[in-house]
Amino acid sequence: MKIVTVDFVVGVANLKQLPKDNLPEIVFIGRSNVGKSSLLNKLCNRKGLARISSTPGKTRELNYYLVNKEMYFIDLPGYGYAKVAEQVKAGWTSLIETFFHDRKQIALGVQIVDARLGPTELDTTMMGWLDFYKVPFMLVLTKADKIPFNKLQLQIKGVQESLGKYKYLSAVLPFSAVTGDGRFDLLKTVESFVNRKEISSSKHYMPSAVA
Ligand SMILES: Nc1nc2c(ncn2[C@@H]2O[C@H](COP(=O)(O)OP(=O)(O)OP(=O)(O)O)[C@@H](O)[C@H]2O)c(=O)[nH]1
Ligand SMILES: [Mg+2]
Repeated sequence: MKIVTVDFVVGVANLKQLPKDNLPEIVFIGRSNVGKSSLLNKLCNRKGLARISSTPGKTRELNYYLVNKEMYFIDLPGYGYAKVAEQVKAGWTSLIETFFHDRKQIALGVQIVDARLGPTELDTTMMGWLDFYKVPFMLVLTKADKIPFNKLQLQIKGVQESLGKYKYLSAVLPFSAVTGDGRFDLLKTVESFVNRKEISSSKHYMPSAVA
């Protein structure tokens, strides 16, 4: 897949603001500061697209980017930032759970974890939700530039073995927003899930005379 156009559309704080069209959505999920915005920027080859910061908790809304005028990439607010008030955390939980429950156009969840750490407890909780809401997802081990190649291979293998219980998990891929490693494979996976979504929704809308 080649990314030709990317346009920021809306920052959603309330689910009533979600786009009303039915375009397939790719949702980028992960704890605060894991590198979601950096990954999005690298994937789209646009440096200043999503805001990156050394202060965790910068992304507070669901940021919608229209890609090639045919799908959305969504930068979710990160979870697990200790300094966030309990009330804000509860608000985040209900927003995200309702989003995954209601949003039928999600084609793929991209669960992002730190390649050095593997999935944390909060990450596995998140993946449990994705499975529960039947959202197809993949796992990306980012900041792969921060560990030696052989350690990265061991980490991938370990993660693959430990995650067999998730029915909706399809692939584990390494990535680096610094070197761009993994970009091609990630785009390929995104494309295949978008195509799958389009095929299933066109089946759904097929006139009965043709079906
Ligand atoms: N070495 C390295 N650093 C990275 C990589 N990805 C992100 N970073 C750094 O990690 C920090 C956090 O990156 P962000 O992309 O802002 O993380 P985020 O997940 O969007 O954070 P929130 O919006 O706060 O949830 C920044 O200092 C980035 O420069 C990577 O692949 N390699
Ligand atoms: Mg961010």
